[in-house]
Amino acid sequence: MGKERTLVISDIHGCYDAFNRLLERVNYEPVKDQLILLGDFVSKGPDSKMVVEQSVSLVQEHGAIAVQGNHDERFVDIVRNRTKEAREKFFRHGGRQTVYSYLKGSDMTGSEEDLLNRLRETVLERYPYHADFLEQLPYYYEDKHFIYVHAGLNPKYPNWKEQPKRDFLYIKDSFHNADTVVNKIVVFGHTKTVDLHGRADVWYGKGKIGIDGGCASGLQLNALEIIGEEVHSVSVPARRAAIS
Ligand SMILES: [Mn+2]
Repeated sequence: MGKERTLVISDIHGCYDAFNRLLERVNYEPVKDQLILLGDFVSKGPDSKMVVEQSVSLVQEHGAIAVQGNHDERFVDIVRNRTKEAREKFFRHGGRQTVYSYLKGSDMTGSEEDLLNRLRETVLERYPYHADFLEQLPYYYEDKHFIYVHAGLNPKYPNWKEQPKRDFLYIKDSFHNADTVVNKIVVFGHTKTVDLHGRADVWYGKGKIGIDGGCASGLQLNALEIIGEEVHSVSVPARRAAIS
């Protein structure tokens, strides 16, 4: 890979402002740093459209790597009008914020079905490359010492690459609570670290590191900074400090 530093950020969930404060805070330089984004770009937070727009350019122009999260998959399913399950879950899991972000400035009244149709039209007409981008994302990335995934690895699979897509996108307890069966450290998001150790900071488990600081829940956005095998974390709060 050849870059001096790897920076990993997960579950941005439309938190455009925090994302950019964090990139500034870690002094991200695309030429020197390998940025890895662990998915869930959209939903819950206020600016999904801007986060996707920026992530497309980080990947396509600046060599960042991105993997897919469950919310990214659901967004694509909605835009492609693919599954009933996606429609049922969308509004219950922060989808309204995604609609607001893409339809900004237009009338937001109407049934959920209307809003979904308008979201679909807007994305297909004006941001088709957003759906294309999220749709083609891989489920994992790995380097010499680490495996990067959105949710985790199912220890039932001796060859983790053979686990079902659902595990890459959704797995929780059966990954958190058991030893991994891989010889690299698994860096993951999806589960807020506050649910793992009662704090929004990075969670260091045995053979695994959870980094979702719960930014869209008003907590914080974490970056894992890896140099060789050495790991540190840097965080910014979800909201800017009030100026008094
Ligand atoms: Mn997730």
